[in-house]
Amino acid sequence: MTNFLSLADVTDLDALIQSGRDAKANPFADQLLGKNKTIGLIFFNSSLRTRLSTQKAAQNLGLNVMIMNVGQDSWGLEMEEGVLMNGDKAEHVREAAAVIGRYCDIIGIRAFAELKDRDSDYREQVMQQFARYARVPIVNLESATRHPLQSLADCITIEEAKTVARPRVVLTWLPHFKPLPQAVANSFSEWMNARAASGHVEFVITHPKGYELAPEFAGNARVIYNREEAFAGADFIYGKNWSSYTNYGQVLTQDPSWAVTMDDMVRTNAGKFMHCLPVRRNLKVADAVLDGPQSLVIEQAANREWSAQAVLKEILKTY
Ligand code: AN0
Ligand code: CP
Repeated sequence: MTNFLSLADVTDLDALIQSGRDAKANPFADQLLGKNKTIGLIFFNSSLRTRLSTQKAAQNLGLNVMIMNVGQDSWGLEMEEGVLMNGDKAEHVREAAAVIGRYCDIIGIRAFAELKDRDSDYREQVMQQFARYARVPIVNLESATRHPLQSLADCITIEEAKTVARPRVVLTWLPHFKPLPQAVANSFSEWMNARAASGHVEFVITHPKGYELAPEFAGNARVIYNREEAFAGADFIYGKNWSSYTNYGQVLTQDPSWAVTMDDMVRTNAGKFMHCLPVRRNLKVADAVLDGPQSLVIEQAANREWSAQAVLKEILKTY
């Protein structure tokens, strides 16, 4: 593996999931693999889990870690080519990525969707520009359209917690007053469609009309608009808010009946609840769901360390 930008960079998903589970069982088995190498973690947006879990995973592999918040710690970065740089961005990604690439053997980047211009977000300009100019492997720490380290942790969590061979996994939209990116839902859908194609899960998406994901991410997933029907018999309920893709970046409804409560969970097959976090309690999910035995959210976040470790190990072995 050279870059980890999306599922397309994974050649053997089963093996990658197993590698994460092996790292969890034996975190220091490869502690010399990254010796005398450095990873740079570059954040254009806030983070708790991604920042700490990727740092921890890197340290477990013996890597040195440097972290930078763009715009706060560094200069603002211009991404467009051929522009007159007379605005508030003091440095171009051409130099910035090339320079960071000289200090680092791997670069992780977080850059959320701006949710203003769909084409611009879905072009993945920040990831593409870093991949183009850094000349070292790039790891996606959540880009405009994807969050693959999260999806890998989600796959690990489902494998650990499943009680049937082919669980029914339901991605449900949750209400929120703020427009959030589609990245987590897109990625989860992309990875679950792959798991469904290999017979590992049955995958269903439920959301209000107008929240359809981009066709390349929804793929062949079954969309059931009736939430009660979607939840029936679910083994995993995966909650996430996202803003509209079709009415790009808009909040079309805040209907509180889409928040997950214990009444919803009892309609499932003793289903487990998953959310990537951060989550706003009682706006998106009831306290009782997050605090009950059906919640996997803490284990899911813990598994971010092992998903990052599996990916970094794969890159270090290749590179
Ligand atoms: C981000 C999102 O929805 O993409 C990060 C999730 C991991 N969430 C928020 O901005 C609240
Ligand atoms: N789930 C996740 O990526 O969390 P952070 O935004 O805190 O990194």
